[in-house]
Amino acid sequence: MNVLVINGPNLNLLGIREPDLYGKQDYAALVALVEETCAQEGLGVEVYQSNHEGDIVDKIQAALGKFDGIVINPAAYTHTSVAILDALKAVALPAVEVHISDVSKREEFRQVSYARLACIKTYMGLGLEGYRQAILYLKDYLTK
Ligand code: CA2
Repeated sequence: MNVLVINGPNLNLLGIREPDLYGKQDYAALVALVEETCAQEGLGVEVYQSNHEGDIVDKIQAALGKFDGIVINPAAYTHTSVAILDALKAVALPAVEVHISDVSKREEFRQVSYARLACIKTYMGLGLEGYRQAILYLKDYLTK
């Protein structure tokens, strides 16, 4: 069983600024947590990050036939990208949305999530732990 973990724009800067919102751990720590979790659960994984909407759309399209499910934090594209929503709908792989911060308690413009419309579950406000929860949820979903 293979999982694709996608991170959107600026998440490569984790740990550099805004620790109150996104924590003190850096992007390498996020990748390590995801890889460790998947190894423990017997899952194959690829972790992908891009600052470019079209590259994320391409990656989602290319997931078909290679991955069984997707964990995605579209970052700012969460609130703007119909293209990412359409790509998730097009491949129709089970997808789980993750946000490090609790977007429900932030600005009005963060209250919209297009990606969520194609996701089976959302985790927010749990920090990097949200990725672990998302992987466990996806494994459980794929196993049943
Ligand atoms: O809480 C999340 O995970 C977000 O997806 C993070 C996005 C934000 O636009 C979403 O509304 C919620 C922003 C990621 C930017 O990450 C940074 C990390 C360190 C320093 C600056 C930005």
